[in-house]
Amino acid sequence: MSRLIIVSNRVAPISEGGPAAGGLAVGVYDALKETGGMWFGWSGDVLASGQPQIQLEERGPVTFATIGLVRRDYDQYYRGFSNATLWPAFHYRADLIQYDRHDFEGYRRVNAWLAQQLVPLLRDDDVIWVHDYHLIPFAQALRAAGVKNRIGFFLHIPFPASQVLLAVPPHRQLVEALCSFDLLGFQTEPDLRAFCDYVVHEAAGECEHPAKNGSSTIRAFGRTLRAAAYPIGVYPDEIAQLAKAGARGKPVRTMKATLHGRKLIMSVDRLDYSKGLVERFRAFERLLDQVPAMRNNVSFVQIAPPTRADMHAYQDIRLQLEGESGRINGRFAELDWTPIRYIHRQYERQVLAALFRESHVGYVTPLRDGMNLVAKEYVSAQDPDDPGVLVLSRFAGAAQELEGALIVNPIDIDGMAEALATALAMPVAERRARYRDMIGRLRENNVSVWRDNFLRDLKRSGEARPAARAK
Ligand code: ADQ
Repeated sequence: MSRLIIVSNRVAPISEGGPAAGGLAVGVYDALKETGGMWFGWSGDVLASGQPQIQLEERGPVTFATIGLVRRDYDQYYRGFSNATLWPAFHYRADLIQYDRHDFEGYRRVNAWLAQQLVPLLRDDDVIWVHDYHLIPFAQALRAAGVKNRIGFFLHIPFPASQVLLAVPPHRQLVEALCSFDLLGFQTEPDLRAFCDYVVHEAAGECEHPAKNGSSTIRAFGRTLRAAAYPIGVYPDEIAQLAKAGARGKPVRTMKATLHGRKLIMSVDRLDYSKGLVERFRAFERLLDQVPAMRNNVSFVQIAPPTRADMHAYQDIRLQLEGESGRINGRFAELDWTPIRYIHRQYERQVLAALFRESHVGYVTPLRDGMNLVAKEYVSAQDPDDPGVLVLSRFAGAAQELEGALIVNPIDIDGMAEALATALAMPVAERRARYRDMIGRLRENNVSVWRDNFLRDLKRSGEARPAARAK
């Protein structure tokens, strides 16, 4: 069996029981334990001086290979091109794109340097799986170093429409770099279609879709590769167990006591402008405005730990949200009721799952999101006899699968307020039917299925290449 090499910007911290974070980390770590292999990436350290050294840590059949970044590389590769250029562009926020060509050079330089660090650790039959937008040039860099292994790439965030991607000055280099992989994975069919649209209309390439299921064949920049949608999933039964156990724990019991029987709306996100938090707060305000019976009868808990706090766009969204929550609470709060509880911290997975289970509405309304695992975790955590209702943005990748949710457009504040009212009043029979539909989908397409489908196609992609070229 070939070894699996996972390359991602950050390597998930692993404790004795496995990764602390959910979804991706758990799914990938399981595969690594099965086949043996390595997880390679940035350690998260930023070095003030000196030359970063690779650290190897063995845990059974899995090696963790991590390396620090010097300050300039962190600023150009991570803060600069990855998070100030690509992140807003790929989330359709052309207004927030910042571009500096030195940062793009730094992005390419760091990708090449990371690839050079990995090369001596590789064996001929290793299968390499690269993750996310920080590492778009990684295959190109490995190929330049003579690596012939199969290399796949999975994009966790949306792939933007061509007209938005064109706003990123080196758009062509980026797509050319993507074509150095053997297999490209996207979260949804619309993301795959957006990529193909660029290939065909901007790069004079070809995109051939299969008659039935299966991956598309892409021909562009002198290469032939495969691409398909692989929606990432969760382990729903494990989350349900966590939720049940967590509901008995002190933090959740204490929180429940403070509700005094009021209904609960729950949201959990990283504090990011792509998550639609301002619009979400305003729609909750509209609900209180238009349905007076809701006042003092419903509480909204928003958990949003700050991320990328050293970037202006993130400082701005934080200030804006603090203003909005203060304004709305000032307007509606009573001596014994605070409408919005806005909390800036991380919680254990078990506590989050239990809060999801205790709530009546899961309120997940990003302006754009590759998938959004919180939506899937919310559904997984529900009590099948008395499930809550998911209110979900049509712009989350998860909306492609979770048709049992109340699907909303996060720009439409009135529409979201109406959806909240509908969710809070929904009869149990309808809630159960919607839950059954969604949980069935989540079980069928859990995170193992995501990973196994991608790796199966990556292993096949090498075989497909010569035939595709001969055409
Ligand atoms: P994210 O943008 O981080 O991921 P998401 O998919 O929702 O978004 O995943 C967040 C994860 O972090 C979830 O598992 C959630 O439970 C956890 N989390 C969030 N807030 C937390 C808190 N306060 N405490 C503890 N845990 C918290 C990117 C893409 C998504 C894509 C994923 C996976 O942006 O679109 O779904 O990768 O591919």
